[in-house]
Amino acid sequence: KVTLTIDNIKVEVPKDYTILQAAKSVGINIPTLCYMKDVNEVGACRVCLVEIQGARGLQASCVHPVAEGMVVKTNTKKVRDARKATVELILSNHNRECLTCFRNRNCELQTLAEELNIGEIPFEGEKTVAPIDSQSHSIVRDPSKCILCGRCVNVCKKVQDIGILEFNNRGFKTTVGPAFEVSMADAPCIYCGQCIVACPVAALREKEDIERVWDAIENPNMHVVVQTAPAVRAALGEEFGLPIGTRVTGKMVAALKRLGFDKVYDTNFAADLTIMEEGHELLDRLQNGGKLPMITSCSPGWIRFCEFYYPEFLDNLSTCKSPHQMMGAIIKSYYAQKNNLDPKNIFVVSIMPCTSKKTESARPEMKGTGYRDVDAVLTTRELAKMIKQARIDFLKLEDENFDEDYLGDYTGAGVIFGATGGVMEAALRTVADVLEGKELENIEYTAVRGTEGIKEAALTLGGKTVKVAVAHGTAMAKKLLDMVKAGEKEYHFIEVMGCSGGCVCGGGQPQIDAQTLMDMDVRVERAKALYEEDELLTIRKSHKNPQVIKLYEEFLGKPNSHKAHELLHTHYTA
Ligand code: HC1
Ligand code: SF4
Repeated sequence: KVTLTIDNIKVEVPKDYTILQAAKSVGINIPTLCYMKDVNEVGACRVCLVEIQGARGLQASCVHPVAEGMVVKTNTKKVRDARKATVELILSNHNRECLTCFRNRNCELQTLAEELNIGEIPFEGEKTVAPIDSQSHSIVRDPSKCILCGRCVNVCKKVQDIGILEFNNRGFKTTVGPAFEVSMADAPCIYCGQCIVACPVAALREKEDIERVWDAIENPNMHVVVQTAPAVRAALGEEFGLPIGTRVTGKMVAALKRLGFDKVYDTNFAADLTIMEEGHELLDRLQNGGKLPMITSCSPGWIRFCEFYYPEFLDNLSTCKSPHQMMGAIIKSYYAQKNNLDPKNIFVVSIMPCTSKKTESARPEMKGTGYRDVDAVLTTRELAKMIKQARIDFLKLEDENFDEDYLGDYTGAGVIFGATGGVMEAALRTVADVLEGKELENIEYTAVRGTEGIKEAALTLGGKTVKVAVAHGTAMAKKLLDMVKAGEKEYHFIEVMGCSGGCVCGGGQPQIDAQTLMDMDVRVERAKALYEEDELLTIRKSHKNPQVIKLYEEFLGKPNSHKAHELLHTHYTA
């Protein structure tokens, strides 16, 4: 430990702390812009400058280590003037149309400009001119908003180990984007959207689909069904000022009904259905010598990663479509029949914590009935926008329940899909019962929970050892797959989620500013909301979902039947 003085306060911190961390520990929040904990600690933007007694010039506190006896001032005139000049310089080459900016009032640069009391920009710089790239289904890049902080570059490089984004050109002409400035649509990008949640400004965003959804709702001939992913309830409240990790399931349903959707269902129903299909696929591969390890296929970011970077594992992927795609296919077949509807007049909307699902839903093979399984995917952020557009007072909404007919039941196993390890745990709850030939009581597989990058467990089921592993964030997936490839590890079943933390921290979730990220692990807080809901439910195993059972009885036959394959499964190509 070392002791130093910051703004006349004595501070004792571990000796590997930076000044920024030390100050934070006593409630002094030094402003930052390029800094992002564990991702971008480069001291590039010079907003976090402080004065250190005896040192020459001002120092970037996010990279400067503490030292015994150090005396630091974070709020002198010199410091304030320097910060102000830095931000003014950034603003001089920035598209400052805040009023029409989609990050208006949710922008770290805007907040900083306000705090530093910046009025007129004293010098108008030359503006970087580069076109907006909106060619992909998932991600839009607007260079006029980019401040070259490097947060997206490093999240893609370090957390995902992909490296799509880089600094192109030099000096004033520097831009951030894919190499050779190709479109995101032409780069081997997995559309995980982690770059969007890392961006402090509006340089990266999802490709919005709100208008198409409003049009469908407005169309009297369209029956519009909406489904919500498990992770959305764990984060939507943040957009309305609720603490991170507040579960808002009932309010979310109430809001969706007010927006005018004809039916509101939970993707969890289809998560249970996925477990039926995927669980039996695993049992079949285990018992009949199929390709192992089997790897989960519900995260479309991960699927793209596998297609681009590890095609040798494509046969290991489960052939199951992801739950929301299954839900779409069932809505346009079984549900359509039940309600006497022509699938061409049904419009399915998925509210997802994910940007990659936009591209997934547009894949040509995702048409179980001949019609698109899912017609539009909106992120959690887009849903919040619609609620605000409709001027619904979200916080005052009374809780409402999902619609209950045909596709309304869901179990705890479905809910936990949204956190890393959740799909594995849900699958084990079903597979274990089958292999053991009885109903097991202990259903919490804590070894696969939590934020550890790679998690493993070996279980004895029906007298056999079943080895499983879980990875989240593609850097961890890469590490795991490399070990499997090298023969260092052997598993029967692997869960991979494209984003660190799983869907709760997907690229479509509300952005959390870098200062808040210093204080908490958002992955933990949001996951808690899901595990709580799991505990509250009386049915916690997918194969006990009454309406899923009925769906098989009345329509699909057995798991992995011909009909199930037609509607719920797919194949992958490199
Ligand atoms: Fe997910 Fe899934 S859990 S992929 O993380 O399998 O997006 O939440 O909806 O489809 O159910 C996301 C979440 C989500 C699917 C399910
Ligand atoms: Fe990288 Fe994911 Fe962003 Fe693509 S979407 S650039 S893979 S972080």
